[in-house]
Amino acid sequence: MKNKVRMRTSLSEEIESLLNDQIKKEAKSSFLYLAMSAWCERQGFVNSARFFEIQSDEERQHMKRIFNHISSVGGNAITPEVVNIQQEFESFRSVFDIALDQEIAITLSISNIVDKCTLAKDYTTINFLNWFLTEQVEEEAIARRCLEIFDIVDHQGLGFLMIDREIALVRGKGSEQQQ
Ligand code: OFO
Repeated sequence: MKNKVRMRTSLSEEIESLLNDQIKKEAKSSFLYLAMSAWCERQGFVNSARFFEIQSDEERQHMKRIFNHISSVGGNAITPEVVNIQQEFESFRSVFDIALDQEIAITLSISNIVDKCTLAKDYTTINFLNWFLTEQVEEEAIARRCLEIFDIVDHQGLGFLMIDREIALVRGKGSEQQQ
């Protein structure tokens, strides 16, 4: 039975397990960004709320991408259990600080899997993960740009509104930096 027994596959159990851990991390990112979106909405930062909602959807897509890959190479993809998502944040800026830390942690996590794949000579999985490494360069750049906006704009009443307006433009600029 395909859903009970691991199929005969070139995917080692070690790499399968790392990929399943990554599914969980992407799911956690997705829920964290959704919580950030809700927090920003509550504070009246509607552009940032939308920014994190889109980010949350993207992380869910990443989770599914890995999930589908494991299944398509004959492994067992595991639906993750995600708990302890931070719901409250100290300040507007701290939300973006945490987002950048999250992106850096994800980059390091994927790099670690690539390291393990290199040792295992699993070039198929490396090829699959290259898309994620490219994606992380863009996502870190976007998160860093958001923090730069906080550094540039005065952090008070109207300043916060300007920051929120600028956040709406960052995604386009992050993509331009990649071209
Ligand atoms: Fe999954 O892309 Fe960033 O974290």
